[in-house]
Amino acid sequence: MLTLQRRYNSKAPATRYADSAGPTGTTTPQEVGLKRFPMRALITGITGQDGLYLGELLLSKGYEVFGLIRGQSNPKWEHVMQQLPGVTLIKGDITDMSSVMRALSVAQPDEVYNLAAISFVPHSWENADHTIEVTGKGVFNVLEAIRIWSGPNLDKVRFYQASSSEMFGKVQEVPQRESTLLWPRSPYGVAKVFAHYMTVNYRESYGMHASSGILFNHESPRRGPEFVTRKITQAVARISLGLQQTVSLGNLDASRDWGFAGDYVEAMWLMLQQDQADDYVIATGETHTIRELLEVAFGHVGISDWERHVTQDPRFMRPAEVDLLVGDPTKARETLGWKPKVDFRELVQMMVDADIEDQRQTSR
Ligand code: F7E
Repeated sequence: MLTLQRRYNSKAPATRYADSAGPTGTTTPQEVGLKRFPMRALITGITGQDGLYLGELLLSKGYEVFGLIRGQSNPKWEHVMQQLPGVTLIKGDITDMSSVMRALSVAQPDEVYNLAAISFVPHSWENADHTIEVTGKGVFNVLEAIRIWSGPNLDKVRFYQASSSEMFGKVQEVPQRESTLLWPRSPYGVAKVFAHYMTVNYRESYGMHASSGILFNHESPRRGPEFVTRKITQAVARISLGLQQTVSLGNLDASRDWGFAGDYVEAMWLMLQQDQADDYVIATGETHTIRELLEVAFGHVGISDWERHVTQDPRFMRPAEVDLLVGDPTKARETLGWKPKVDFRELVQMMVDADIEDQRQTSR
């Protein structure tokens, strides 16, 4: 019987071998007469921060990378092609199962990373139905499309679901780990819980290699300016250049476990290289308030009295808040060998520096 075997070397192009010899340890494809392919990955949500970092990572590992991209004349198309030369974009939408099936036929992926979602939490109160459709049911569409497309060989495709620390919501335990009871506090969180359990269900019901990364907040210079980290670092850059005076924020006492998105996509990839699919908390294990974030960001440009530049606006408060998020990444460290490389201070400073450079270029 034909068995599929995976071998990886993070420096060499990733390869997948089809052979009839069973586990072959260190034997090469030539030795056992194997057919060798570059690995192929399909990423949904490729236009977002994580999609771009993951695309870069997989291309650097020799993958053939395909991205699912929504809409007619999507303005992000050009941006993705510039950032990820060599990627193949396929039009489609996870809310449309037939387009996902078509994407699978075109990409013929070994791995599917589902990063597509409505990801801005406040938006999910204003557009709950749409959030449920995309962030929740969209994941079912991808799982079911993979199941149908794979036929009897469910080992053909490995699946990654981008689960979120927002699922912990009103936290039932500190720090939060894989076994912590989920108690979401927003339509976004509820939709992510549905998607998370659907992923677990496909693993348990069909034996699909489906893993879920419960990622805590992860940021970078590529983060959208609506999220609090980037909103602050962009404002700090502009204030330091004399382009604006103040920034308006919501709850300054909220606490988050913030890591660097570039580190977190490495964890996604590692999950799909394990023999067994599973769920993993991906976090730094440290939590910081928005006030601390302000202190580090303003401090980096030499402003110590940041309160002068910050106002509070009820428009940025949420109907229900997630107060204290801090993850326990022990399982990811012990099983995947993953740990974050960029700490909180380095992350904030990297983002402020990138925003200063960006503001200088746009104001030229
Ligand atoms: O808010 C507080 C706000 O919008 C962080 C997404 O990637 O991570 C992200 O969700 C905190 C909240 O991210 C403002 O109340 C104060 O407590 O940056 P955020 P998020 O909601 O934590 C999780 C893991 C995801 O899965 C999501 O997709 O900051 N906050 N003042 C503010 N937040 C914003 N956006 N704007 C403010 O003015």
